[in-house]
Amino acid sequence: MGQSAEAAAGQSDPRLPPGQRLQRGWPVLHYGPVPRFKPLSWDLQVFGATASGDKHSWDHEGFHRLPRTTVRVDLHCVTRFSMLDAEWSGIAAATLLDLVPPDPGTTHVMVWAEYGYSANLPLAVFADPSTVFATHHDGEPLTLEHGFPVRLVVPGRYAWKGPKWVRAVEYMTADRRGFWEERGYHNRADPWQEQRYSYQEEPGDGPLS
Ligand SMILES: Nc1nc2c(c(=O)[nH]1)N[C@H]1C(S)=C(S)[C@@H](COP(=O)(O)O)O[C@H]1N2
Ligand SMILES: [Mo]
Repeated sequence: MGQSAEAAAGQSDPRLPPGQRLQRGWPVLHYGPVPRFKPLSWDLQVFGATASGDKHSWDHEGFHRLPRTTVRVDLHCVTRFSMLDAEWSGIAAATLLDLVPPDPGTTHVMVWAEYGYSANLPLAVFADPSTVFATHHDGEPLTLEHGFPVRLVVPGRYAWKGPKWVRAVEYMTADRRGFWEERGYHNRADPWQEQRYSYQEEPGDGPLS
């Protein structure tokens, strides 16, 4: 198939949100450098509005012993490339919610990564059974560039909502903007509604301040 035929086929794929095109291969895209992995000091924390009031953390081994799941979730980058049918395996966000229950007042979460990268999500999106802290992609461990040891994969949101190199989850009792949401990107980020930029936000889409 020629390149334009491919593009045309891609555009008609019902799994492609508006304004997206299929990507061959898997590009590496992020802000800043790739962090080094330090197994001895690595942990993944849950803090903020936990039901117990305490924070919880797992070391690398402990996190990898948690029950696992496999999902198929498409990746849609706001720069317009999409990767369809990727298989991710890891630990469901719902499993973290079971193990470290949030306070009943929790409405949103902030997922934190190395170097202070962050992305906010409504609790309901985080709790979706397909939202996964992925350690593997198509059966292979993630490479460092793609987020080793753990990245978040979120169904139905642009890919910036899925931090690579995750280190913490903060339970929040109000919405707050993450890294890109503070820098002009849409707070909800639903690719099917092409919610790319914050100027498109309507009342109720984002935090007031
Ligand atoms: N920590 C971190 N995670 C990140 C980003 C980033 O800059 N830092 N960029 C996001 C964006 S915009 C995209 S499109 C995907 C890209 O993932 P990939 O490099 O595995 O294709 O990572 C997301 N996760
Ligand atoms: Mo992106």
